[in-house]
Amino acid sequence: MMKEANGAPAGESRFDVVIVGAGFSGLYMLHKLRGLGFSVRVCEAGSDVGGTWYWNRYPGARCDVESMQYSYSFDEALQQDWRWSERFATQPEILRYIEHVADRFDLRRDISLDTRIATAVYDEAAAEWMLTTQTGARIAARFCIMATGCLSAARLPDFPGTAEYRGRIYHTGHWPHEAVDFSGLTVGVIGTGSSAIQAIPPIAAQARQLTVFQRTPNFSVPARNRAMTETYEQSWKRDYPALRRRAREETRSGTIYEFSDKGALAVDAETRRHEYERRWQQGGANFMHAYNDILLDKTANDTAADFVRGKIRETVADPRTAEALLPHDHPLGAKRICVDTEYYETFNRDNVALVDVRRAPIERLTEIGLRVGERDFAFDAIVFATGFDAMTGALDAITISGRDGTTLKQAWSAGPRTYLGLMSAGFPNLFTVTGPGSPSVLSNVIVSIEQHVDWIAGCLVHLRRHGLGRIEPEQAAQDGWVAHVNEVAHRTLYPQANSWYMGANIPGKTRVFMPYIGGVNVYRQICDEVAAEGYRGFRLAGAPTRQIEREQRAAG
Ligand code: N01
Repeated sequence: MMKEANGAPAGESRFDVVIVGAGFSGLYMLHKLRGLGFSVRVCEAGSDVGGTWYWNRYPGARCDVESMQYSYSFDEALQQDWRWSERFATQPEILRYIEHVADRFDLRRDISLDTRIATAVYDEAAAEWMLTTQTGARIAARFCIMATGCLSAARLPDFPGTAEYRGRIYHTGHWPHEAVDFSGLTVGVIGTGSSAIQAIPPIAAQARQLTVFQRTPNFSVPARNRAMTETYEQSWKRDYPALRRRAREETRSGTIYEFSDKGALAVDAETRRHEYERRWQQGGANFMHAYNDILLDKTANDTAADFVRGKIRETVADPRTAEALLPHDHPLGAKRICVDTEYYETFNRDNVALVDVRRAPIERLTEIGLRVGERDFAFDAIVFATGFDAMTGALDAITISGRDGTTLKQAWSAGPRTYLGLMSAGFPNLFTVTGPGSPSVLSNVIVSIEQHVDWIAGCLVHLRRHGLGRIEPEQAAQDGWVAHVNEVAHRTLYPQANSWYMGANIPGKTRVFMPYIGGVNVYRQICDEVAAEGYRGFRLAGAPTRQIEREQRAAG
């Protein structure tokens, strides 16, 4: 294959499989397929591996799933060797881990960095995908695997005046590589989602003045992060294979929490308060598992939501600020629960102010800052913590044309339509890792990534073994899955929130609950059964003559 100086492909090259993205998904997919003898190329837009952990370098960024669980399980030596330093790892530490994996398994030689894919077109006659990079290089492959991530298309609201603003603009999802120093500066942060809630305390500790613009208050629980202890680390490492299996096969979230088999209303108010307090003191998203109906029953949910609102009132000294921070418009957890370190406490600092932009929205950027209602705010820097075009944004950014020339964006205009979140009718041989319609963002995503990678690899081996060159979901199977995904979502409280799970944060995006809420355990079983039954619901076909001839020529 021809290569440009930076390792990006030039001219035209051909592989069995092309993978788009070198985050957790793309790296493991490459490792797995290469081990099975497939020729593979990974194209990555960033200048290094890491995906979401490469881009999201904002201050305070860390994972809200415990380090001992937010890591690969596919290699026993890797999981025994790697030492996490904290209960919840920081972004730099997770990135070091990903880089270590890339080096340890010698993955870099098959990855083209700085290579953004612009188009992917399916050639029906050749039964292959032709991908074109932004610089015009072409990569052909029989299979195309989108490992583009669920939260990778950062979203900057389209405020007028952005070009006029003379200060510095940052987006949490596209943070600069060099350290950003806010010392002595006046800073505005837009948004109060997970990214903002993590970034606000460290920015407040540095800036002269910080103003937070909040449209919707969010629920957040304390992380109670701490240094990893040898005892805790060993409690996992001693029994890693069994614990990982349990997370994969016996939990809905792919994470081992302290699950309850009781409903919140099955116990009296004092018992409940005690249990919420115990979990609040322990820290982390374990709080959500205090009772098994918190995300199913609004009355049960209210008991937990009232507890958190009580904590906010207790923590925030100024009653008006406390009141403004109380979430009332969605059930607890129906938007992803945030996990913080001193978020509410930060509003007790003299240099921090909260501005509610629900009734008087941010109108525009000006030369000096922001205009909100009648007021002008001056800032040296504005941080957009405004989230992502989740689940479909990164795919929409590539023009993906299927069998009859229809683009994926067109096919998904009324919401994403997939079979098992893995493939879409009309787009043969195109896979999505943790695509919409799979548990993905509702789970410990590493568990979901490993499951998808293993399933896709098993599928490609099956096709190869049977001399088949093409796989595509049947329309009826896909319709059935989409209906099922929707139906199970509506048995829960999730659709009651205007969340990014619903596409509600993107103006004009169809509101559909995108991830599969049935649980990673149930979902895994369904995927395994589908494969065991000869890929039920998929149409499998032989490779076209043109491709077989070409492969025979290549084989000499
Ligand atoms: O994005 P978000 P995020 N005017 O969409 C506000 C994962 N994650 O990057 O709610 C004013 O949640 C918007 O307001 P509203 C995690 O899954 C994980 O924070 O639309 N405000 C909201 O407050 C998470 O859920 C980790 O009313 C505007 C904020 O911007 C997901 O990524 C860390 C606005 C966006 O919040 C996304 O989180 C970080 C406007 N015009 C992220 N437009 C961990 O693992 C938007 N907003 C810990």
